[in-house]
Amino acid sequence: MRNTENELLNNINSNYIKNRINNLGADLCGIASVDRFKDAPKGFHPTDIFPECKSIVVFLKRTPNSSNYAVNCVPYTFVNSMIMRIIDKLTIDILYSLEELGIRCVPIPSDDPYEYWEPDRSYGRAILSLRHAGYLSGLGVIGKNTLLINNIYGNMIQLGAVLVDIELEADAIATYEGCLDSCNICIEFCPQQALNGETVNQALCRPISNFKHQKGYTLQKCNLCRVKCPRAFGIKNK
Ligand code: B12
Ligand code: SF4
Ligand code: SF4
Repeated sequence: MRNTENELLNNINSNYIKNRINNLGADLCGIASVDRFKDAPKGFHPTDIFPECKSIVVFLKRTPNSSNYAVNCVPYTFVNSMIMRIIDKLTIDILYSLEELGIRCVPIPSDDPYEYWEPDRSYGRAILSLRHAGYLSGLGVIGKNTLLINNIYGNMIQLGAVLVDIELEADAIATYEGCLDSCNICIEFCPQQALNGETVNQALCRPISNFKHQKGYTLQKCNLCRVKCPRAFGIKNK
């Protein structure tokens, strides 16, 4: 390795990386050490994707709330598909930025594609669960609707991550209260009864959360478990 690369690597710490990522456009960034993923299902651990992975850098962008005023599903579908592309673009920008520092990194797509698919129960699983990665990097807590709730931005967030081959100081895991024990709004409002407080029955949820239009595109006709949540827009701003 060249001297300049060595010098750069010696000066790199979590704050330096997070500042770079925030300057590229992330609203928040958190870091998890790889040992925190010990309970990940076999085949879905960060080292199953990148054996040299030492830290997981997770970032998010707030999803604009404006589409929620619409009673038609098209504005929400539009916002969601654009924010997905924005996070994926940010992921690529982060790769360029970290590569410049001599860091080896592997991107996680914010949604598609993934390989694992059980057709009989329409169950898909991403190569890495970003909700769990978000929790393990201190960016929020997982609610009964299965979504990550951040204290500032609520569940209206789009997550991204890159796996890196350097050890970085991990952020503290969030300790704020996500769901109130007595709240079951998401479970009660789900028109498909797809939620049980632990996971989502994908076969029930998919036909409306990813409705296949005759014309070939996908419409997000349901988001009730997300928007009806009293924590949808943050824990302070109920
Ligand atoms: C497949 C998928 C779906 C599926 C399944 C959703 C789900 N909750 O898992 C369907 C089509 C239903 C869906 C719908 C929606 N989705 Co979606 N989806 C994904 C995607 C691409 C993969 C998620 C996945 O693999 N699930 C399967 C596994 C992980 O879940 P599980 O079976 O419950 O997991 C169990 C075990 O396997 C284990 N486990 C799995 N991994 C790990 C890891 C560790 C460390 C541990 C300890 C345990 C563990 O824990 C679980 C409990 O036993 C992610 C992007 C990503 N890469 O994560 C976005 C993602 C979860 N979706 C997102 C969104 C926004 C939505 C919708 C709101 C869209 C809409 N229609 O408005 C709805 C919400 C419905 C809901 N309540 O979940 C966001 C969530 C943001 C947030 N605030 O959390 C994500 C993270 C996309 C993103 N980049 O931001 N989605
Ligand atoms: S997106 Fe709709 S169908 Fe899917 S779990 Fe949430 S409320 Fe239920
Ligand atoms: S609606 Fe209530 S139970 Fe469901 S995730 Fe939000 S706070 Fe938790």
